[in-house]
Amino acid sequence: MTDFRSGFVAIVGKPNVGKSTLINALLGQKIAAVSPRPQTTRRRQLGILTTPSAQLVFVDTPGMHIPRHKLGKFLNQEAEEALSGVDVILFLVDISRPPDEEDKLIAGLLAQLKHPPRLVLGLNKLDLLTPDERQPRTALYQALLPSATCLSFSALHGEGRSALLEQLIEFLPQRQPDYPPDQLTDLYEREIAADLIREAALLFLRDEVPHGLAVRIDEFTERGETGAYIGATLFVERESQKGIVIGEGGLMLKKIGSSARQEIESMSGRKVFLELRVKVARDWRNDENLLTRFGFRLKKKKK
Ligand SMILES: Nc1nc2c(ncn2[C@@H]2O[C@H](COP(=O)(O)OP(=O)(O)OP(=O)(O)O)[C@@H](O)[C@H]2O)c(=O)[nH]1
Ligand SMILES: [Mg+2]
Repeated sequence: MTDFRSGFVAIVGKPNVGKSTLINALLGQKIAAVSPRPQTTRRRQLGILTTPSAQLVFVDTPGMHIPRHKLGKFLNQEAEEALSGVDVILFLVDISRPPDEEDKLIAGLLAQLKHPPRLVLGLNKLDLLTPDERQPRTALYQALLPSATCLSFSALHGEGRSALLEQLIEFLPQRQPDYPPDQLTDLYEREIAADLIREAALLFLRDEVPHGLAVRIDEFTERGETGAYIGATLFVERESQKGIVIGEGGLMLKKIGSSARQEIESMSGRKVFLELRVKVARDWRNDENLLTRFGFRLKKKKK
């Protein structure tokens, strides 16, 4: 096992570029919530992939963006902290759109790192471009970070994914694995369950609610043969949003619950009984006490 490679790969990039999709795809199992809405990921999460010759510990981060709320500030802190001490940084972008200010900002931040690890520029969503569009768009992104090794692929459909994996492994140091080979993530099942409930809500709800939504698991009990009981509360910011989440005759909440239950069951491989409630926590995204209660730890900046 002397040439076994092992190390940490931080995946950074704007919201919605496909960071969590890529990790789920490489692991071959869903451990992270994914949705068409930006800011789906709200905390750092490890995705651990062990092959016969390597262990890659992916660090999924909340998308980096310009903060508007205290929650936004937390998300950026999480992303920046994820960069310290990793072996490879995979800067993920959405190649179906031209680079914008946020991509440039992140590229600038990466170019300034004092002890840079290996840098890979990952051009994702290749499936959305015609063959003619690929080369000129690639050049625009490469110009943002010329020092990086550039690869394009489709996290969702698979094209180019194995070449990416090979390149990442090549950049890892020769080292014994940090985690047992069967461990897939560092989050507890109840934390993933909370994320999957929020993912289901993001899928079904209209624009005015999603970012004002937080999920707290109130109870998670094993019930032997019958599976697990999960009780959770969905917090919204305003009374008017509560009605939207519950829906007419409770229909919306039922839809969210049934979709989330299926995802949690397939993640955990057993039956789940899921009970959801909705409560108002006024303006929680700007309330440090409430942010802490929902599991976001805001840290003071060092510097
Ligand atoms: N067509 C296409 N869509 C993709 C691809 N990868 C991801 N997506 C879609 O992009 C959307 C966002 O994916 P996520 O994985 O949640 O993105 P993220 O970067 O983790 O987003 P945040 O957690 O908000 O920072 C989802 O609707 C995915 O299905 C791809 O290769 N091709
Ligand atoms: Mg994500």
